[in-house]
Amino acid sequence: LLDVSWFTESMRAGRPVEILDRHKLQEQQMNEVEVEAFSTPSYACQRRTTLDNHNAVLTDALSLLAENAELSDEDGRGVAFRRAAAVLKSLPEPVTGLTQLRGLPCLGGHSLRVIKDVLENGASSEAEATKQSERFKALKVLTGIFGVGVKTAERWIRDGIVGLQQLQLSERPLNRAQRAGLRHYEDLNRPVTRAEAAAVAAVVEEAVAAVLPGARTTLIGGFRRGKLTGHDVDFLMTHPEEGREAGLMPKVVSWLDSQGFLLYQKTTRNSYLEAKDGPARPPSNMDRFERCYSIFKLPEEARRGGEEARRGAEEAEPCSGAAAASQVKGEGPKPWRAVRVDLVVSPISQFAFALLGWTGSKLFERELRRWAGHEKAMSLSSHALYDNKQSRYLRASSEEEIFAHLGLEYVPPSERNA
Ligand code: DCT
Ligand code: MG
Repeated sequence: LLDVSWFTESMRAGRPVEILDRHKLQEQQMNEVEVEAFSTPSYACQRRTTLDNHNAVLTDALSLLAENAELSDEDGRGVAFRRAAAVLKSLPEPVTGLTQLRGLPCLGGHSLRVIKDVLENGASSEAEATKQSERFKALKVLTGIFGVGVKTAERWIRDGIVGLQQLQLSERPLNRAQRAGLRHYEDLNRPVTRAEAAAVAAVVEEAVAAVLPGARTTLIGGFRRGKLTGHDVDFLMTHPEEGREAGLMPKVVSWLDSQGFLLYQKTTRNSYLEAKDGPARPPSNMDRFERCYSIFKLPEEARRGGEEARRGAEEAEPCSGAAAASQVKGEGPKPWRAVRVDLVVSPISQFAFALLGWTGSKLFERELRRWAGHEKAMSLSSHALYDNKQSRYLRASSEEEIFAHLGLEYVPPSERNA
């Protein structure tokens, strides 16, 4: 059926009307075909999301609003904006008009208003206003201190502390993490490069080889997904013989400390993910899962080594841990930078789950768990996969097997950048 509302409207407005010009109609239809609507599956773990984002202006605005929601204790809204941004990140081309978004999942009214604003005006007025707001700026600065969460930042803001100098002058009691965070504020808010990550990796590998020959170290987090920079460097350690990894963390930490590589460290038995993932917790080997939050002192020489190694520059060798350590004691104006490093140890039986769980992105992980629970009646954690229907754990020794258990097509790390 033909839509003739344009015809009756034109008649009423007294405009000249070309009555059902067949040629014109065809042209209209062809234009519509040109701006074809996108389509994509609704879970981020069903999609392939590379770092090649064709809609950065849109996703930056949505991510900023997500961040603001998270900093305001509105996690639901935060996730909604993150999901919307992730859908746009997965599109093969830039969005040029709202009609292309018809039928796409995860785009709620609020996100669509933001997208419309950006498409029409080049920027989102809400995102811009948020960026300028004193509260957002203060929350960013204060939570930018390692060891300071949203709750603490809010308490300080209520007391009129909105910046670093005020915090220092206020003489608030700070815990050990926060003191280290404040001391290394500038370094820790400067993105870590791939070269620096490579230099840290060389040091961690040396530490692991020194304390437990045969143990394996794997780069996880954003750098495993191919990101060029990160806010930290994440590593997963294991040993091919089950049980041999026990006690690895304290040994690695004390080696690193003795070589002068640690500005701060705190080892915990109950990590974030363990605490959360109740149903999938394998009760017996849980206590072996350890995490160390640390701040590395990365010598200048090691950083250059990492960079040159990466570029494949002539005669450049990545600095060995020992050489880097001696450099720590060197003189001159701060010949090192502070880098946040997270270390995780997993028994080999859980390695694939730990690898999948710690590679990210955060949204990809959240979506994997949502998929498992909602679509497959399974519980996925960084330790195990539990099938609620069969009432048993499903074993896996590779990420590919876990995707297969979940009935998902395998997505390599570089395509998990949702
Ligand atoms: N992770 C998660 N949920 C969280 C925190 C972390 O699933 N709430 C997982 C996914 C990523 C991995 O742990 C490492 O965390 P981050 O270092 O915070 O993330 P990243 O992707 O490495 O980001 P960045 O490049 O900023 O370090
Ligand atoms: Mg990281």
